[in-house]
Amino acid sequence: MHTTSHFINGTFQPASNGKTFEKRSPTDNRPMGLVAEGTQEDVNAAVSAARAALHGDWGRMPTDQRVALLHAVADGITQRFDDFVAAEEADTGQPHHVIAHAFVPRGAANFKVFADIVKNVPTESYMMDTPDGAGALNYAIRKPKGVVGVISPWNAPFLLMTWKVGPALACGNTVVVKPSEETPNTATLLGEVMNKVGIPAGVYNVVHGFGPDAAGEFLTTHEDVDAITFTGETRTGTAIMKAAANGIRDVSFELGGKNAGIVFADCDFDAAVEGIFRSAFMNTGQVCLGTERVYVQRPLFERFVAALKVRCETVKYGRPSDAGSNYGPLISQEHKRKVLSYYAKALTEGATLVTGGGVPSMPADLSAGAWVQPTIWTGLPETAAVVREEIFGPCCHIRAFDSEAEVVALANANRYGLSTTIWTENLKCAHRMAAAIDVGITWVNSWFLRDLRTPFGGSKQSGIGREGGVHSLEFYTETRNVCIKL
Ligand code: NAD
Ligand code: 6OD
Repeated sequence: MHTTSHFINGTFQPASNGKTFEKRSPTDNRPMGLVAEGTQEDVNAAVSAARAALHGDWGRMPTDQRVALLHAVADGITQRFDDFVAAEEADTGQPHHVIAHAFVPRGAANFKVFADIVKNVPTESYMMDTPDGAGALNYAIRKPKGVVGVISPWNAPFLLMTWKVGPALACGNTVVVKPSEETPNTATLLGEVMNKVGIPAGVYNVVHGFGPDAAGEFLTTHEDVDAITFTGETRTGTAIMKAAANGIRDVSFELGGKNAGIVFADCDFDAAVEGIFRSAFMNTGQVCLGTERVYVQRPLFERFVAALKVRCETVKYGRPSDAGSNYGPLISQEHKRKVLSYYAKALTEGATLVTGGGVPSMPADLSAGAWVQPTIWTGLPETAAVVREEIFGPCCHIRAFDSEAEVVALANANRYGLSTTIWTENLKCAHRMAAAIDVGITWVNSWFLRDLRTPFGGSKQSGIGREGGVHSLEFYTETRNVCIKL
């Protein structure tokens, strides 16, 4: 059986004690392979390698050369495109078009875009007056933070891991990555590209394993890690923040969401139905930016619910390789149990089930997979757990609203504040809504349309800090001021 190795100091290695854990396929639950299970010694070795690389060729490398190497990484990903797509499909079970058109190309872009930003973005400078009239010049320089710990989730594993590794390396840091235990393969595959294009050993390291009391925690508590960048659940963010407090390490957190999709009566109806469908059900609803609360202006409510129902009932379940399949399984049996527990809870809370609510009937070879139906409810109060809590599955609750003020209050009445999507032809209304809703990212007449130069992150309990464009530079570098008396 295939074993996925760590990648430490440029070499593919088993765990120090030889221990592995099993990875199963989301589509049919068959064992796919074994994965090295990281120990404290593995994390120590990876952090030491990362520290040494900072003092070696990588640390001394001129920016131009670093930028060229990161372009080569992006090209290397593109040259191994089919391998990355296959690894991501096997790990997640998601449809080929999502992985091949959205997730893997973003992996390459994450290296290219941040390399270009680092090369082109200036730092600030100020001339100041001094009592002797000669003045002084202040200018800022950026230095890498050092060894960055990267902890990433399973829902878009390659996109989300490289979204952090790309800018971290572009800024001259070295990284130790702890990918999700559910999706180990693209992180290790990236090690092959790193070696091929000549990234020095120790710059990019991967240690696999679990979170609490395991590789994840060994990394976040390691005293020689200078900063931690994390994407995952808010609850995990709380644990990591406590770990980072020891040693006063900087954190960047991209956390959970319970995002509102808002549909005004004047919207382009078909575009809104398709947009909300994508935002609620793409990647089987496992997108932090996805919509789980939909608010539709009353005149459109019945028509909208009916159209979204039809759209859900036309999904084609199947393996990523099955022609025409456009809907995959959840990531794991454990996540399926969680999502189905919310499906049951919705009914006990008094929901009207519009569609779905259970497990689809699948052919025998797929029946053991983590399949659940896309699900829509109406009729719940905002206090229902299903309306308040992040489910991270293919489901949404739809409620009617009358006024702008009412829907702003509804959208904001949640502890999360990651994103929202607004559908209206009235741009004045869209501007007012965007300013009033407490989220990090607002999309108008679109969803998940990404320009990597823009600030990305969550408000309230959806995160700390912003990444993207120069905001990534803010996190991945220390800005120092130099003051020269003239
Ligand atoms: P998770 O928090 O369970 O795990 C994420 C990573 O953290 C994994 O690698 C895991 O092993 C590790 N981990 C868990 N406990 C840890 C600990 N105590 N110390 C160190 N590491 C630990 O999240 P998940 O289930 O993999 O991903 C789904 C969650 O991620 C959802 O809540 C989703 O909203 C969120 N998410 C947010 C964004 C965003 O940009 N805001 C993007 C994607 C996913
Ligand atoms: O597009 C991105 O940069 C990003 N971080 C997307 C997050 C998707 C969450 O599931």
